[in-house]
Amino acid sequence: MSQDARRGFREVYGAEPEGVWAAPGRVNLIGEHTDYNDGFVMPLALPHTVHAAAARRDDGVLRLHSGDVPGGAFQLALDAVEPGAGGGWAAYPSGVMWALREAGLPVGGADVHITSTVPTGAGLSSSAALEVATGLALSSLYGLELAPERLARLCQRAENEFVGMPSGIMDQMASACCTEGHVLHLDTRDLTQRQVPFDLRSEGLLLLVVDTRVKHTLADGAYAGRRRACEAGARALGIPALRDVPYEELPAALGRLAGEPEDVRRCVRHVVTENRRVERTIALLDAGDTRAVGEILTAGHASLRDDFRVSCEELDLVVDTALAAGALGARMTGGGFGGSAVVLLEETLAQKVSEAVTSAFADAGRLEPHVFEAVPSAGARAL
Ligand code: GAF
Repeated sequence: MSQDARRGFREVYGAEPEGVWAAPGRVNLIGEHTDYNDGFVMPLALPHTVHAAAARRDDGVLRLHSGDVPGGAFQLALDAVEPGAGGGWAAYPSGVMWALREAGLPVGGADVHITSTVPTGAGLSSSAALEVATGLALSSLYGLELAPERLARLCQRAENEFVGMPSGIMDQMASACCTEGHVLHLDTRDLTQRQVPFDLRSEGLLLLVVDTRVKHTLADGAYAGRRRACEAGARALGIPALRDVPYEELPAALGRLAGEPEDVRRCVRHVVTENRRVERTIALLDAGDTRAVGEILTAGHASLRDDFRVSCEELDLVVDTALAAGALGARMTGGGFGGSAVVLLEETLAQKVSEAVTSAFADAGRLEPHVFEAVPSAGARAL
């Protein structure tokens, strides 16, 4: 892959890149729609990666090229890089350049060539991987030694303010900070992190990702709508964020929200119970009781389906079919409205469960899902 990125760079720009930087996609084990509520998440990085081959330019121009998008390089003057200046895939790396410069960091022009193995629209953070790979490339080229958390925040700013998507910090943090063989337990309020060993194979277990191939898009307003409902709930309760509702006080909080719209109450219930599910998952992993995590995943799915209402028929079909075929637990993962699910199961059942899901999709007249093992992989790095 790194060689492909180098070769592509040479073909497009007729010169050698100064380096190649990589940033992975992620899959979230548990903790969904909690990050913009200052809550807890538990993502792991995937082997699927964005590579950015890049070199400096001294004429104040940014050129961006993707090996996956037909056509030549997208080019713009650095002074013209501002929100609204470019759409499509190039908005993400342009936004990162903008965010670095807005932060007063001394970055100049660059040629960038992108290659990616992260499926797009699959809820596996292809956008965050693109942002973080670009950010790492630009900051390394210009000698800025940015801590991964700072890089993640700048990439989130690019996505929020340049692309216009009000996402939380989970995906950028996962791409920037995950480590091989671990799941990242992250407090999204202050970015406190813990790398939790996650070697399912040694316990005879496996985590599968099932990409339904129903393309999700978070830019269509539904994600922003859920976020607004959560913020309305926190405002009505007079607290900074829903993270501040302790699980034990949920019934009282819901009582105080009696006059609020039903969707606000449901969103509050999801977020508070989901934070609790993350805590329980951590406790079980620490106690070596990994099989018991299955039930929590399934409860998380029910909450996302019934309270938060971000699932879809295909995601429900994966979960129901996997459970019926003997999985320990399953849930949709990522923003929802399509994308992927995760399934926790005994290694020995992997084939049976995959086949059951694939044939359920065929019977329902859906596209064949992509099923693969979630191997906890490295975060962003220079190659
Ligand atoms: C998307 C967002 F980008 C994340 O910030 C997070 O909110 C997630 O949906 C839901 O947990 O991936």
